[in-house]
Amino acid sequence: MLEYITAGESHGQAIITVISGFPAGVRIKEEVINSELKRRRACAGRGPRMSLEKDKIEILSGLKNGKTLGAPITIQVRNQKNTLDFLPPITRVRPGHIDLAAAMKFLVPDGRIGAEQASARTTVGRVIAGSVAKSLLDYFAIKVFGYTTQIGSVQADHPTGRPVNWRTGRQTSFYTLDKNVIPEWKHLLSEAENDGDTLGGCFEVAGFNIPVGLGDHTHWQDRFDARLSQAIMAIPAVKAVEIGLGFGYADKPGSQVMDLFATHNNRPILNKYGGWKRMTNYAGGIEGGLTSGENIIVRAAVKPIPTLKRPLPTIDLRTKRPAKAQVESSDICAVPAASVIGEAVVAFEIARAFISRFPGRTIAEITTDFRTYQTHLKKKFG
Ligand code: EPS
Repeated sequence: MLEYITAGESHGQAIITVISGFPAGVRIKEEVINSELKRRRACAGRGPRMSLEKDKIEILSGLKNGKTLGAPITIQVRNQKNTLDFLPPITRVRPGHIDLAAAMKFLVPDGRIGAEQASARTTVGRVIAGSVAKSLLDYFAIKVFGYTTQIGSVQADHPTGRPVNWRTGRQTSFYTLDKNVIPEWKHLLSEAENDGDTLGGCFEVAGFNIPVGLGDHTHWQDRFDARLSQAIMAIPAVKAVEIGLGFGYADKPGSQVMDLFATHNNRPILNKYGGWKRMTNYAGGIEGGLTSGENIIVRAAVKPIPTLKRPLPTIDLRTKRPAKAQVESSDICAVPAASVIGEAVVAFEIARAFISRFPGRTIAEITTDFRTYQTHLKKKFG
């Protein structure tokens, strides 16, 4: 089973990722992982910490000469700002932040440790895991892209469901497919910064060249949409997840929202890996907990960051009296960064489902198994 954990405090020594169940023989490029980390770090909306951090990986185990060994892979990123032992307690807890819930959970009058461990900093580890997963997906030309679709109340104009110009998403610091919206977003961000406020928004992740039948329809935990939703919802500040048409299904009759099969000369049209093409993709590439072969489309809403420069009213943990919330350094908007993290966790879930469908200790065995399945599929449904 492909899995990973991350460890580390936001201002501790390092963020560590341990990936287990990854096959042997996969080429991993250090510079590719570093460039993914740079995308997460150096985007619009981020605060001063991000110019300080280097986010360069050190591979501690599981690789030899750039190839995986089939053993746990450990990767570390050292924090430049590792001031954990010197940080003051957080007692004027920030409304909307983990501060109070964690303080109560651990019975300490201090929100600091919860805030450190739930910090967006830990998503360094998720981007690393996603990047390693992508190295596997590359063998099968499976691609995953995340992009920002909304900042505050302003939506980008983009082709939901079938993004065609996804490459442009990587070329701006907002990671949007609609360059025209950028001036308005920049304006919103500088307004929020001047007001000591923060902004939320939405991002979308699309997966391409997806084989049919990944996931499971018999075990609820392994339904592919359930796995995806958990992975996306676990990104800090995400408050809603939607697959394909999502909430848009609710108010329409069945006759309007089922994805009908496309035909050519009265025969089904095949996707790259033998799935039957649909005329629409309302289902976001997942039917009954299994991938359908259409593009995966998942969307998330991100709440505004609860650390405000103009602090909200709160209650002090020590005095139990009203106070102004503690002001900590933070970002103004985490949505573009979250689109990179979303891309990473979706890539990991695709790789996880792929390995569980085509298991093998080596990339060679996985490839053979995958090709055999393709042959059977073509024979019976092609
Ligand atoms: C964060 C606060 C900021 C962010 C941080 C998450 O850090 P600091 O308090 O050190 O200025 O920059 O995000 C990251 C460090 C990161 O790598 O994403 C918070 O309070 O969660």
